Amino acid sequence: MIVGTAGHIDHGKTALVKALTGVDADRLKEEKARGITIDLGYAYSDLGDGRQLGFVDVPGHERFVHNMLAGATGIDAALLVVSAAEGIKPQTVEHLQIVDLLGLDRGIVAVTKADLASDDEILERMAEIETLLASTSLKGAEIIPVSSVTGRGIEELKSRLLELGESGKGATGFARLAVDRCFVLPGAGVVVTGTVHAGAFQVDDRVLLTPSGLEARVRSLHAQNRPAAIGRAGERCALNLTGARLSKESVRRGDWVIAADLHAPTDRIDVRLKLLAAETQPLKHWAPVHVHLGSAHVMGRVALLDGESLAPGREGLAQLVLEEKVGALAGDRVILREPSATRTVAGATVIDPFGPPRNRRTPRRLAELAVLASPDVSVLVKLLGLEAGFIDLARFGQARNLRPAEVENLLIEAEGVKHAEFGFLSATFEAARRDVADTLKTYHTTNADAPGLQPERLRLSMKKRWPAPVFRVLLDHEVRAKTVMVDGPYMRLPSHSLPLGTKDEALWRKISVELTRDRFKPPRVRDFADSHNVAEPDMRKLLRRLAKLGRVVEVAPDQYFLRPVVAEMIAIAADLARDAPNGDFTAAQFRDRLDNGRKVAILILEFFDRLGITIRRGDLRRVVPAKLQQFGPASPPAA
Ligand SMILES: Nc1nc2c(ncn2[C@@H]2O[C@H](COP(=O)(O)OP(=O)(O)O)[C@@H](O)[C@H]2O)c(=O)[nH]1
Ligand SMILES: [Mg+2]
Repeated sequence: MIVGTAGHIDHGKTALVKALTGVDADRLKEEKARGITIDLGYAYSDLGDGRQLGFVDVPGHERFVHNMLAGATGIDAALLVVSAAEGIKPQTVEHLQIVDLLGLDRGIVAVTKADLASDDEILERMAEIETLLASTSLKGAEIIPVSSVTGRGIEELKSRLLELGESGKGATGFARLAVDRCFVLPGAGVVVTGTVHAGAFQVDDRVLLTPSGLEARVRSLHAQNRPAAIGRAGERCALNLTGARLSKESVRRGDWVIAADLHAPTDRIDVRLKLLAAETQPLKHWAPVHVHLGSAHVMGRVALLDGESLAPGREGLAQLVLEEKVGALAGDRVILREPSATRTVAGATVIDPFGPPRNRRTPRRLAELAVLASPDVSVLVKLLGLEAGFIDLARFGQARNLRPAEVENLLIEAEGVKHAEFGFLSATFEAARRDVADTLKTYHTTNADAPGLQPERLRLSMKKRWPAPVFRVLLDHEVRAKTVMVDGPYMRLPSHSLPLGTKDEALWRKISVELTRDRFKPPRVRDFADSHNVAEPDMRKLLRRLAKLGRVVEVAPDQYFLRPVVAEMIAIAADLARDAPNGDFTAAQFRDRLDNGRKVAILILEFFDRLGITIRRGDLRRVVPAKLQQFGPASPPAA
């Protein structure tokens, strides 16, 4: 288990860690010379029975609170240190506030330097401390007098700390470690250290660094200062990383080492924020702040979401708009300090690590945040019941460090359904299906002659307006279920009588077979007229109507191709261009791929030239990427 020290400078934190572990955690030359802790120190003690206590020793000077914060992230328990000689001092209070804001409710108070005070004085200190703790997460914590000089209370403190046990937080989920140090070890390479917040790391794991996105592999690892095969949540780990672009300079304190699934750097974080009661001024909208999250420390602004200011002691919703991207998950604690960094002003809990850049304070968004902030497992049910009607399952899982299978189980519990990457309440999805059918029905009634609606028109005509990617999933579902038919670019109900009439429909069925048979060199209008015994002008009229319906395309006069075949031929041209060294291809290459003779191949290419799909220079052609989709995807739609 990992214990983090806290308390005012000179109150004996480092001496106490040494008394408990035998290790002097002050490791910098300057720290030794000045006798103060500046950066984080680490000490471990093996208890001989397999158990181990790990300490993160933090500086108590107000100027180094940012370092204290980097060390306080992810620890199991706090060891608050108060000198019996001096009693409560400013950083005793600030560190305790931070412990409280981080939600650390496991801890012990050591009244140090007990050898310098009388028993009465010590009792008085203990009473003062008890009062101070009463309004914090450490309420009721044990208070133990100790002396690092005489050894008084040290053994008792050790056993009390062990009794607290590990917090067991973050045992599931993808791996995530908050980097507090990075250095190069000769012969090994880049080593990062930090506390594992969730999941586990193993040798050979592929990991990413957030926010940089650099890839790395775990070559070896230490957990709690010992070589290990695995490092678990709640342990301090040193990871020896290798990666093509990895260097000491490319990793910083504040980065996360994470499983690739969790990589989603963000600079807009929606939080529930509490301004400390001790503040004298309200917090104003857009106030600049230091933001501490995990071991990261970045500048940012507070965008208040409900009101223009927040009074001391009050809670409210806010979006933290950061100057740099960080890694964050729902439930992460955030500490805000004021711009000159002499004071902690507020604490916050992440509600949504992916805050929207716009419409962040609309009633709709606030309703969503209220749901996201609710702590229980019913979040998913409530979310699905909101106006939006769907959730992006991957994003939901990523924000909460849930594996896809866990998200799917929650969805099942919530009586929801999964379609592609989205989740819906089944009632919502059924309503959307009816909406599609009703919208098409209404359209067919008033536009009996028209073949149907193009997808985007259909989307915009529905009672409920779905975002395009969600609508796509809905429509695909309907097409697969054959409740919606695809007719060229048009969507129609199966019951919609076709505008051609039975005789022409029958003729079309035969023609379409012939158009398919020799699809790159199909018969022409006169051929169809002859083979079906229809007057040539009548056959020409029919094919024009079929072109209007989007079933065929007139590539050259009287020369019609099936629409999906045109898309296929465009894909072939694009394919040729991709394989060619300069992106140019010749008519002969195109003809060889289609095997349809020079004359027809050229007619097709000239058709592409006219539509700007290809550009011709002499014998060569290149494709225009933006124009490749105008006849739909290369393969026929799911229908
Ligand atoms: N008499 C006495 N002095 C102590 C005790 N613990 C620490 N000190 C002294 O107090 C000073 C500050 O201790 P240190 O551990 O560096 O405090 P920190 O700033 O909280 O880490 C040092 O000179 C220590 O020798 C103690 O239990 N008794
Ligand atoms: Mg110290």
